[in-house]
Amino acid sequence: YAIEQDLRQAIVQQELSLAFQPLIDAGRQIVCGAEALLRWDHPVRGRISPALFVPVMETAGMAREIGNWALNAATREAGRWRASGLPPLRIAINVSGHQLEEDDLPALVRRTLHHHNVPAEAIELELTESVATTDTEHCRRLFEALRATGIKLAVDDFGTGYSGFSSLRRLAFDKIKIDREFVTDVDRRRDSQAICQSVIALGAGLGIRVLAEGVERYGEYAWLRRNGCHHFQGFYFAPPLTGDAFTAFVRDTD
Ligand code: G
Ligand code: G
Ligand code: MN
Ligand code: NA
Repeated sequence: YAIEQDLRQAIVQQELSLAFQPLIDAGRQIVCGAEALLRWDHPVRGRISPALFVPVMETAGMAREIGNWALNAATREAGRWRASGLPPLRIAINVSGHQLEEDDLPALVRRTLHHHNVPAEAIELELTESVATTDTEHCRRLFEALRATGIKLAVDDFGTGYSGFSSLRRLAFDKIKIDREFVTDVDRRRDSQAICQSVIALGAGLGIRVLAEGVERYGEYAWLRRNGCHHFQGFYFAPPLTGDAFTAFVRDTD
């Protein structure tokens, strides 16, 4: 099956795009940014789920190329937002482990920011725990270089990987994203409540913002707010949107 070959063509043939899912700051009651999520519209098969093609891009050696495409496209969008008079918004971009293997990622980030005239604090890179725990010394130096560019760093899918605590201590993250697995039905499940309360306390203790992902119901949102979580993402607020729909959403909720 030719998904791999088709994916190689996807960049050239402009079949990839980004969707933007609003990030909510409930304390300030604003949309503070968006997570950029890859979308692939195949000419014959239609929209292909990232759950299907992201693993292919990782194993077939395309993670760097597509990841760099996403970094550029997301930063360009952030530049458009700034130019169109919207309040300051941050864009969160998923980064694959393969992109961390290249030594010049910090330089690429700097060039991309400069090219689109976007300040560093408007960008947040999302890394999964497992990515952030491989090859400690290289990883630590890379993080320092990324920090030096002024961008923000977030741990994605927190709680689903391993060595969460050691990577949090070693690498200076700005944000922890609690995985949807622990957010779903948190208002009804004692085990999820214990986990979310621990992560929220951990964030408070370390001075790191905590965001709950995959919030789908008011009950989940209300429980998390009551327990000290202030940043949210999920279908309860908004699904991933087109660029135009996202800017309209920001204007409507302003
Ligand atoms: O958008 P959902 O929209 O279905 O995304 C599914 C999975 O694909 C998630 O785990 C998400 O982190 C991953 N993903 C989406 N966009 C990107 C991207 O730009 N880079 C990488 N590495 N993963 C992405
Ligand atoms: O792995 P990562 O967190 O980067 O990817 C986010 C994924 O979660 C995307 O596939 C996105 O479409 C999906 N998503 C976002 N909000 C919700 C939600 O409220 N419920 C569910 N089931 N999925 C969500
Ligand atoms: Mn993510
Ligand atoms: Na996630």
